[in-house]
Amino acid sequence: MMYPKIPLAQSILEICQQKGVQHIVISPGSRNAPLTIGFTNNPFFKCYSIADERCAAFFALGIAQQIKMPVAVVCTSGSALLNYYPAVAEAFYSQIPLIVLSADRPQSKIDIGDGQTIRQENVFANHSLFNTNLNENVSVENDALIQEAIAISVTKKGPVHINVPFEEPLYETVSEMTYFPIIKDENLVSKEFILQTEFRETWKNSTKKLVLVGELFPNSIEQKYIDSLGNDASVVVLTEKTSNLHHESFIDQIDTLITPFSDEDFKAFQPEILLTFGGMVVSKRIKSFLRKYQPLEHWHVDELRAYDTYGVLSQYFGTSPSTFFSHLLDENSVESNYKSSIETIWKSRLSHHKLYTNQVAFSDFKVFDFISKNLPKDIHLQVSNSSAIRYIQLFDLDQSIEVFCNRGTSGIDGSTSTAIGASVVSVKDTILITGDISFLYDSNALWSNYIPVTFKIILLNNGGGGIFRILPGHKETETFNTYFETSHQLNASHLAKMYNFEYYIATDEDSLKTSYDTFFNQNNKPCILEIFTPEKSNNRILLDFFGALKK
Ligand SMILES: Cc1ncc(C[n+]2csc(CCOP(=O)(O)OP(=O)(O)O)c2C)c(N)n1
Repeated sequence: MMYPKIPLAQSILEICQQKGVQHIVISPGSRNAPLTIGFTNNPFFKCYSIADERCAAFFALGIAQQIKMPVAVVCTSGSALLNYYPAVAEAFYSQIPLIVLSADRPQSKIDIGDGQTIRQENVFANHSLFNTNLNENVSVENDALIQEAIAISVTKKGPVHINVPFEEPLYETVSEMTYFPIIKDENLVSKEFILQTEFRETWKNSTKKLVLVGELFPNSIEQKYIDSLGNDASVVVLTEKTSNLHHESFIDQIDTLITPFSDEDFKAFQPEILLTFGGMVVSKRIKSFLRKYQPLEHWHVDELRAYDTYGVLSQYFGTSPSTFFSHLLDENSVESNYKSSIETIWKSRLSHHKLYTNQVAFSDFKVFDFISKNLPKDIHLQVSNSSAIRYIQLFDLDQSIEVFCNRGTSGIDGSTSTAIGASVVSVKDTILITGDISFLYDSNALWSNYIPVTFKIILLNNGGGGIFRILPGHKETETFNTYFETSHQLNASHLAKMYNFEYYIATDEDSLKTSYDTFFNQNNKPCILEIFTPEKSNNRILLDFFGALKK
């Protein structure tokens, strides 16, 4: 085998291998040559070459999101590293393990007028769980720092940064390792979780319990606990599509339920206990409801952290939801009409939803209705920010479809790259649903040799950032079109051609039906279905929908 001659590079490679960091996303450069040579010459590692570092890091994030193991990104010195930042922040807030390995010049060469050299040390300090700036010379301390970084990214689930100084010559190799790092076994002792009786009693006796679930990986919660919550008359469970949690009594269209609520309805719905688990919550409306009509208690369950999202966090339980439920739930539940009163409202909402949807004109709303009814089963769905993920929430999706979205920072800068990364390791076919600005923003994602032939993009082109028409503050002025909506006449046809994607178009209901079938029947090449919707009527159709729910 061939190894880089520099012992520090050997140390990093050996530790990554021993700790099972297998997927390595490399961007081109010279300073990182010792690592690139080492990773690519060892068959243990699965290496990917992605030129644009922003895309590379989101691609890595997509892989890590799915395998729930750290993925390493490797880049050269200089501004290359800074392009990782959006994905580092997303990984930080979405709790995704990511290891940044940045090659650097030795400290003595920084700020002396050398080329491609910036202050790399701790550049991600605000959004990483651990930063280390290794010493050029190998040492037990260096070995320990590399291992600590990897361990933290696994146990605390997030990004870490290892800055690695290399001095030239950078390309020399050896056929035997000359340095063997000292690798320590990790001693992961999981803490025993104890739930005090008072919480069990409070839970049991409370007649109005609201469970709100944010982003979750599919199959995170044992079915018996899902059933127990779903069958309890005193519990209402609100989920989001990104919760990937299903029960016939859970309501997964939060905005459809609560948008028409009057002050009186909100008061009736105001819970005694709010129990939350999972990651970020998409619905703005549920957040403002819970901030205004605060529960008496807010309990959050998560192994690692708790945000006080509603200003009333009273208890943080540092364990997994299933462990928590195993201590909390028992068979007897208190009498209550909390769930049944919401169920009555929910039934009415669903019938109004159907009436409105059946008669609505071609628009983003209509397209999402069509897509949600016609997506294949058992797929892996990635959705971009921002109105795409909001629209998807308004419709029923088959429960076999798993849904992911970069909600850590809600950025539009890496949805396509993340989806492609996820598609590389997902056993299911991956489909990305995206808006036009997000798609155009991250179009370098398509510059990749790893896109599976089954990968498909549904691109809703409404001529700009449609979300800004929905948000309050929209006025039909030139300023709005130019600076908020960033209105444009672009389409994806040339990008599709350049990147060897099949390309289909839809402009109305009929062409959507025809193109949609062809799009899904074609599995020899990745493809894009670009659906053009009327820029100016989308927002009114959405607002009318919420209005129609009240009637
Ligand atoms: C990196 C980044 N820049 C800016 C924003 C603010 N932003 C949120 S949504 C959006 C427009 C999205 O437009 P598009 O992808 O066309 O989706 P649509 O809202 O039309 O569905 C922008 C600019 C952001 N979220 N992330």
